[in-house]
Amino acid sequence: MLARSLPLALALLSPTAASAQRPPNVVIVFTDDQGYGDLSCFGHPTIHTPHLDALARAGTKFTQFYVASPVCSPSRAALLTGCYPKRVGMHKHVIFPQYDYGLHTDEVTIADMLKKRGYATGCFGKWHLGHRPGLLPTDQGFDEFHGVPYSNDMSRVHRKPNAKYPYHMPWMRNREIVEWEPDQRLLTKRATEAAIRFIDAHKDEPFFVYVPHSMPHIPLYASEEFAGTSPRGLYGDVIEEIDASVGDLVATLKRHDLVDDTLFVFTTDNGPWLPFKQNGGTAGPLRGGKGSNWEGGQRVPCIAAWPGHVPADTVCREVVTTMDLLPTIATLTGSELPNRTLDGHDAADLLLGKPGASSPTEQFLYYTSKGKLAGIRRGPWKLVLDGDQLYQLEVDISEKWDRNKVHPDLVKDLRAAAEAQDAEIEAEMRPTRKVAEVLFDPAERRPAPK
Ligand SMILES: [Ca+2]
Repeated sequence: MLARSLPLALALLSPTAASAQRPPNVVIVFTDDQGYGDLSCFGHPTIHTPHLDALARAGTKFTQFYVASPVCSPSRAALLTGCYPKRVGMHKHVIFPQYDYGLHTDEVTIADMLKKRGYATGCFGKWHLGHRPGLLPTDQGFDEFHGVPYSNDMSRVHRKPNAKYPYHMPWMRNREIVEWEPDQRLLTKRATEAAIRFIDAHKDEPFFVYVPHSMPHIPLYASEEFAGTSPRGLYGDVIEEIDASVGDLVATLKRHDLVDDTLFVFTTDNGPWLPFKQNGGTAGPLRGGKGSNWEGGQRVPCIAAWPGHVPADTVCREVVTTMDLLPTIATLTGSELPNRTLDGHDAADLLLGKPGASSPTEQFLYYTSKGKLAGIRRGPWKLVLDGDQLYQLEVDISEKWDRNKVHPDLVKDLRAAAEAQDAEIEAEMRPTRKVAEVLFDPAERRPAPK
């Protein structure tokens, strides 16, 4: 499936001309647990996100953009591989410090794909796809990694002293531990600065910069410059610092005259963590949040800009998912698609604003945080398998009115379609990679003995 030749324009060029024509840089900023409603351009009344709003004016805002899981690790696996988490075995919730597995290195990530196309590739922020030797970003196509291997709450510092959670979080540079328990007020700033240094160093070649920020995952921290500044409280401070980070990345591209040569994508890995009340975000009009399969758990804000290519100041209301990014980027960069079954689809026509372009996703499956099939969306309809609840999302964005009794045949049909596709994925499920050796001991706060 998805076999496709290089885009015509690139394919027609001679090898010399093709290499002379530089493909676009790709920047993906992927925040952690940010809600659908947590940007001013997505309707938040008090959080001020001028840089993201400017990005939306320079490009396209997606209002029906989905992640493939309501929690971190599976969602990240889907973004980077273009597959449902279950297809790559990463569907069973998030990776904890004591876990011995991660995304299999046989999988082809966006970084692998672009590296093969001659890109410099860097990951700056939170990884969370495995942290044993052979499972880190530098094993998955990234030339450079600066950041943390898992979530910022997987740390004894942020738990009660007697808590049964004896782990610590390191800040890493590639495979090396730079320090234990980095000052979390500086996580957003450090990831941004590392990304900027990388762009400065690689401005003369195509680059892929992936910035999966740790924030606004609980516990929230903002640097001194932002702490206490937003009327929305600490959560607002954190989002506004992320917004400034996007501004700094765009300014760096401008400084090198690369804005028009860069596809810039902003989105988040899952919905807001609602039980934390004012320290969690908001999904706006959507029901539910992180960990749930209501729209608030999996429909997230997304903005894409590439001046001169992605139409400016537009809104795309079609269904697009993080799994579509890999095949879409393959088209836009003239990269070879991985020789594996993918679940994402090429959404380049939508992204480029081609007249009449529509969602390439016929149906979208929802999985619980633990990887169990939970629902399906097809066109305007969503079936929640638990209780066979049927919602017409286009007219009922908040999933309030169950239409199950009005359309019993549709309920049956959607259930059968969801179960059939899930069975196909399960039959072809690929393994994760287990690694016995450790790089560091998160309980003892030290590298593994040499
Ligand atoms: Ca998350």
